[in-house]
Amino acid sequence: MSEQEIRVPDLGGADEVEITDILVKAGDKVEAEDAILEVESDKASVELPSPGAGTVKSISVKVGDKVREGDLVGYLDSEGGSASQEPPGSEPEEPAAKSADKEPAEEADDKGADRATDDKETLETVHVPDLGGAENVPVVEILVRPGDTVAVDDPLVSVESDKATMEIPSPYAGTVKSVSVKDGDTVNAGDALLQLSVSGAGGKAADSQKPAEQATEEKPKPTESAAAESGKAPAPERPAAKSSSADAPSQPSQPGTKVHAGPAVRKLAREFGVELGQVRGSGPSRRIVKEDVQAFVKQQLQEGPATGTASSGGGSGIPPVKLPDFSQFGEVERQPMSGLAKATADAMQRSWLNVPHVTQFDQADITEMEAFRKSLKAEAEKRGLKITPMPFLLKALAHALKQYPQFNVSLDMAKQEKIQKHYIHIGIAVDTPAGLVVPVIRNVDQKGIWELTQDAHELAEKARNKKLTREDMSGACTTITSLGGIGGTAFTPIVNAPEVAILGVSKAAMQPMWDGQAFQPRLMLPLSMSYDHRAVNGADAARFTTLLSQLLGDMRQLLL
Ligand code: CAO
Repeated sequence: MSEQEIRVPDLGGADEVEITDILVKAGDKVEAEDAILEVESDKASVELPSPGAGTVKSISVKVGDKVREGDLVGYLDSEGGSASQEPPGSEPEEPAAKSADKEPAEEADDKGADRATDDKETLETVHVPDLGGAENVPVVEILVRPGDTVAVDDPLVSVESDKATMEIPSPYAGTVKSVSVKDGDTVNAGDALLQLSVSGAGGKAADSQKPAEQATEEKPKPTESAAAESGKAPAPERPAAKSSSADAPSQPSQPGTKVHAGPAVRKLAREFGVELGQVRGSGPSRRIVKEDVQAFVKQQLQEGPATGTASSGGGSGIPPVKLPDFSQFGEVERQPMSGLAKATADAMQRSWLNVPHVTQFDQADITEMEAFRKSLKAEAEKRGLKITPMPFLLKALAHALKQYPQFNVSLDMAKQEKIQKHYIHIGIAVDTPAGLVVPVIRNVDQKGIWELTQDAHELAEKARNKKLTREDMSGACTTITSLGGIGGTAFTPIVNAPEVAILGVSKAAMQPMWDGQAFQPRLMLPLSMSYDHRAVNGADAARFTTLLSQLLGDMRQLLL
């Protein structure tokens, strides 16, 4: 056993790099090419390989240290017979891509490839390299075809053992002549994979022709593309030090954590625009395989950008609200939502997300109106009706809509058009045991208080008995939602899009109002009108509620 220095190899043009991870510790056994350190330049994240097989004796650097090519980073008790290591002070060993400069004489001794012709153009047989002891490993993907030109270290064939997926890299630059295996074949170390036509010093690189394990740990930074853009070959990726961590349950990687995936998977993810950090890895050590990327894309197409965890909401590009496991806090029970509840939830969310809402608050002095309403109670009873503030609200709202037609529109944003309505149908939100429904009273402007009372009564009854038809609930220009019979002083109703306004009414209450000389007890009705700010501007909204308040304060104005 001899002591070997571990030095920083050629950094692919990078001057000084920062150590971002130390993957081994003193006492660890490593194979030649196992990753020792991870370093990061401004262009790429790269793992530095062990110069040989042996036991790590010491590591003399720490995370955050800056190192340059040739710097000493540790010592290895070498088992001998592994990759060559120059004596201290000499040129540091270069990573695999650079060892393409090996002399042909050296190459002839290499295992894993046979050179078989003349000096100008040689036919090289590429063999399956050492598979870390794995036998009868299935070929899962042929990555090249006859006629393809490959560079040193380009992946040729993907094989998958029960532990990892590996891409077998090309030891030469050349042209694929023939491929001797097919998908599904099983192979062993030493089996012929394909033949390459290599011209002149075609560049033997991978001295041990060791496959690149896809479980390579990398930061999810665009190392490959960054290097490609720089026009310089990055130091090649190396197999990672064997992971000591036990396989954990598959979960999407969190942003900023490392992603385990090989070059082919990263390429696929780039093609689909998939952020690998969001993909669950199903392979060993949560390694992401192609199927994981495909499943992620399928899920995105079906569900939108949900995370696959239990969620509430989402869609429209907004992140969903994640649901915890509530049973950890106490007893819970899941119940399916009714069709009405789902439809209401959808309509509310659509409107909330699409409509820029503003709510204008006001209050109307309904002291006189209330006195008038009470005076009609006996007559209402005779008619078999109950008279509430609702028909007066309907009448006043219809009148205001005529005065301000900009509230009686819908927007067609796709065509950039405003649809002006020349009818006045008003919806009333009705609270039923099954949920919220909004039947519509037609031609409100053409009806008197008794007819409106009758219509509202009938529709509310139909609503509570689940007898409303689709027609009963369609065609509203705007909606009244009254919580006046319940309580509250104000609220912010959601516009029932494609309508552009909704009038919320809260409970009227006696208030001391200043008449210029003294406080007078007046019955004040709170109004909360939400509107679509794309269709209605704030000044008009204030004018509108002011008019409403005046109309409700003095119903005689409706006659003018
Ligand atoms: N201030 C004070 N009292 C009011 C009032 C107000 N703004 N509005 C109604 N009242 C009184 C009524 O006069 C009646 O009292 P009397 O019996 O003494 O006359 C009592 O409250 C109950 O009225 P009501 O609610 O049954 O009748 P209505 O015509 O005002 O409303 C309806 C009918 C269908 C709109 C109502 O029953 C209803 O369902 N409201 C809930 C709507 C809703 O859920 N909106 C929320 C939608 S967003 O989630």
